[in-house]
Order: sequence, then C-alpha cells, then structure tokens
Amino acid sequence: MTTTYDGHLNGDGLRVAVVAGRFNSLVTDRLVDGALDALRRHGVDDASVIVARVPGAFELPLAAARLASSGAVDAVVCLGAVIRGATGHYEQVAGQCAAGIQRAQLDTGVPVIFGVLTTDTVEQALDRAGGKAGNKGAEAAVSAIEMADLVRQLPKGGGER
Ligand code: INI
Repeated sequence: MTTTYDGHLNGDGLRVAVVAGRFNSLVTDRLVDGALDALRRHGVDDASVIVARVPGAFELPLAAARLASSGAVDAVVCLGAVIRGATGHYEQVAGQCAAGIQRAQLDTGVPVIFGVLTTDTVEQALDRAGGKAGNKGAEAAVSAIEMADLVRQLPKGGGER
C-alpha cells in the first residue's frame, strides 16, 4: 500500500516566526502584513507568532537559523526585497540570502521559507507585495503552514543537526 504524506493548511496550534528585512521597508512591511494576515486566516493564534526585524536580506539567515534551532517555533518565514536597480551587489545579497535560508532549514529540520522578492525594480516588488501579482508574504506564510504540518507527519530523520 502506498503511504502518502501531504501537509494541510491548518495553522491551529502552530508557532511561527516571521523574520523581515528593513531594507526596502515600503515593500517588506507589506509582505509582513500579508504574512500575518494569512497566518491568522489559517488559524494560527496571534500569540503564537514572533516577528523579528533584521537590517536586510543578508541578515535573514542568521536570525532564521537562531529561531529555527530554538525549539520555540514550528516554522520560520523569511521576508525581504532585493531590488537589482538599487544595488551593485544584488547577486551577492540575493544569492547568500537564499543559500543561508536553505542551510538554516536543512541544518535544523525546521521549515524556513524563502519569501524574498528578487526584482529589477521597486514597481515589480510592489506588484508582488499586495499589488497586481498578489502578496508573496502571504504565499510564504501558507507554505510555512503546509511544511510545518508535513514535517510533523514525516518519519523522524536522524541526520538533522
Ligand atoms: N538588502 C536588502 O534586503 N535588499 C536590497 O536590495 C539590498 N541592497 O540593495 O543592497 C540590501 N542590502 C543590505 C544587506 O542586506 C545587508 O543588510 C548589508 O549589506 C549589511 O550586511
């Protein structure tokens, strides 16, 4: 018989951390609003949500790794906006941010969701932060709920640090 695992979108009893960059806060504040709204709509209790702010996307992995390894949360949502037009070191900031977030979840076994916009312009970022292309903060929060539930169901791994 086939065993199928599927994460459900029920946030009841889940503890979630939202870590957000202050850089490009016009965009990231909207991502945070979208994430908090989505968590609430899916049944996550406000009192079970931690919000941590960091200077920019480059700092997201450290704060996320600390929270993920603390035992205090079931998932971490990382939110940021890296905009090419505004920086010469776009690739480094975006690349290191993505790599660090992946490392944080693989090292801890706690889902750490990549809700970082990487766009050419502020307008494109705003489109994805509650504008015409939806709100990626909300999508990231929903992914966190799904992954937290999936990880809860999956057999325990021995290799997680
Ligand atoms: N941080 C961002 O979150 N987005 C950006 O677009 C950005 N730019 O343009 O440089 C950015 N830089 C700051 C970086 O994340 C660090 O906070 C900084 O380098 C200190 O380590």
